[in-house]
Amino acid sequence: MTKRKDPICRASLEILERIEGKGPGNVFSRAGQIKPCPIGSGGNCCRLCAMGPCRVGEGKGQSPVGVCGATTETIVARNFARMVASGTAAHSDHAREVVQTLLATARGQAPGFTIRDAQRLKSLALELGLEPSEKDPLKLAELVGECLLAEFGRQDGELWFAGRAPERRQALWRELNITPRGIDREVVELLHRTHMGVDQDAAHLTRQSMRTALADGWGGSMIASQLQDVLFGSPTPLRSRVNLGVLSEDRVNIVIHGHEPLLPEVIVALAYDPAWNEKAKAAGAAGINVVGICCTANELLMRRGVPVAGSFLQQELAISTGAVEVMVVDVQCVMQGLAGVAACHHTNLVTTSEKANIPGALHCPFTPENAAAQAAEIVELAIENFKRRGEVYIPPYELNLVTGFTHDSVRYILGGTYRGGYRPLVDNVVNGRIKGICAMVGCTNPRIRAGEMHAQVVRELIANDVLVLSTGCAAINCAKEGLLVPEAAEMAGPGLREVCEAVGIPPVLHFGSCVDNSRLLEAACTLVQAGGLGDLSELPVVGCAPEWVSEKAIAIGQYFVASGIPVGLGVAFPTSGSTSFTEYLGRAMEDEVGAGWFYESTAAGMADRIIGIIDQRRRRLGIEKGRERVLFDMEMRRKLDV
Ligand code: SF4
Ligand code: MSK
Repeated sequence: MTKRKDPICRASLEILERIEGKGPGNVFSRAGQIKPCPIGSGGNCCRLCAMGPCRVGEGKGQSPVGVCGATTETIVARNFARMVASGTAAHSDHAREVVQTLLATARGQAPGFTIRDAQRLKSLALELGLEPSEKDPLKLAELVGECLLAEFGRQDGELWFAGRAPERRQALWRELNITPRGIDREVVELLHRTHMGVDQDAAHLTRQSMRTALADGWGGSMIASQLQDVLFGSPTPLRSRVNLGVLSEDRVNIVIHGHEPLLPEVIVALAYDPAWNEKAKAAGAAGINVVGICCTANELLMRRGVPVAGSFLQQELAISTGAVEVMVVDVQCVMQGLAGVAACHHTNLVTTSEKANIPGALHCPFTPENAAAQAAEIVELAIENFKRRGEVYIPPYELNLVTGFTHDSVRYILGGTYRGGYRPLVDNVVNGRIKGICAMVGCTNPRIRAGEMHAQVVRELIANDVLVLSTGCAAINCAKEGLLVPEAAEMAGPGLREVCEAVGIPPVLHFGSCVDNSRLLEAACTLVQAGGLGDLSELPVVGCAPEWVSEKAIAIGQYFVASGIPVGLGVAFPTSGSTSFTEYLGRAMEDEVGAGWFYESTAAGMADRIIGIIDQRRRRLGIEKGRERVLFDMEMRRKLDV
């Protein structure tokens, strides 16, 4: 028997109970067995050279410096910076694949792909200063693709999309010398500067970590979102379903997991094709059911309405239902534990990225040129595998959700085709119906009661008229709690409720995948413009990642903060090993860039802090309203428990 922290999700709990003590274990049982290392979790372990590793710290009996003399502050700052570099690299390498796929499509080398949003392509071409009179979308796509591919190897100048930020923010970045030049350059420079014996000034190093993170938010992630819209269409609001109950008992289940929606889009097209469904019927199934996990789920959900089987923490549990014929994975957040779980069932685990092999999985590396054939091979494999199904148990839990919100679709929803704009949102923020906006992003973590912090923070925020925009696994968790439907407005405060009911939107808007956090930056810029403000740091907007897991969450947080939006983390703070550096990330960054980091271990603390920052920013704008704060007492908090 292992000690585990149970998630709040009933579907997950049912599977966990069924597999307790059997099979290779899972993320929850492993988290119960392995204690987090207290030195590593505070960032004060350095293993950058063979004179170490050095465990340093501020406590009694700890050495304050490493063998090379590096201080605890420097070591913690370096570790933090390396997380930013890794997170930025992950988002941006994803973006590179998207650009290359766009180029292959433009050159007629990618038979499974086409240009689905020619309008978006045209507006991008205009923005990039390209020849907008070019009528052939494929030719235009080639020009746009070449221009954006050059953003990766650029050595100087400024990234194109950094120019989307308000003028005042751009000027601040220039003054601090943190405007990103080239995406790859910033990552490489940060890795160099964190090598043993290079940058030894925590503040100076953090400037480069801001620059690198900005190359993610206003570079890699933004390029990925924009070009995925061009290739697969821009999302618009639609309904779908979430949780393990979306797996089918009588159809061939294909689960798509990871981050890059390139091959998955082609697989989905086949899964919806009547001819392929006939093939599945010939194999004894009722058809094909394709569902998602993690961020590929968010991508396919936003554009196609493909149901979501679960978040990051449900990947092994989905296979444990016995109902998954094939799980297709590419990059990021794919647990190595999957192979062991798949081996206990009939599931074929298929890896599709040249960059990511998993021992025990079938390897089928994606290229834009072979996507059509490869998708066919995978769907064929799934149909064939249906015959090998053993015992199946699918927990009967699924909920509706509304998705597809983007900076553009929100503009349309608020004002319609002809008067679309952010003015109604600005008016409602000014008149206090909407107190402010919280961007809830990031992962879900088995170190705490998974899902609980998301659900509790959101409920408290919306009860206090804070509109929530959510991405990644945080959004999936919110959906599983029934927070992504218009009816959830009943839980909102009177102001937010009125707005949601008038417009017909949920109080929590699903804004997509991890790279789609760049859409939140776009929306924030439009708010600045529509509100007649000068900078993002004036907005009553706060970000949080209460259940963060991944280094990508740190990169996202750092680009939010460097853009003027404060960010709170739950679970653990990665720099807690150095008081001075943690204070720097909070107060000194606030002085430098108008926003800082903060940590709150409880939902109540997180909600308080977010509302406090929003109130403070409202006061600065002179738009504070005297409405009573809804304070959650113990009784109300108990009701939040699920
Ligand atoms: Fe220790 Fe310095 Fe080497 Fe880090 S770089 S392991 S602190 S000697
Ligand atoms: S998938 S980065 S667990 S949100 Fe983007 Fe979820 Fe976090 Fe991976």
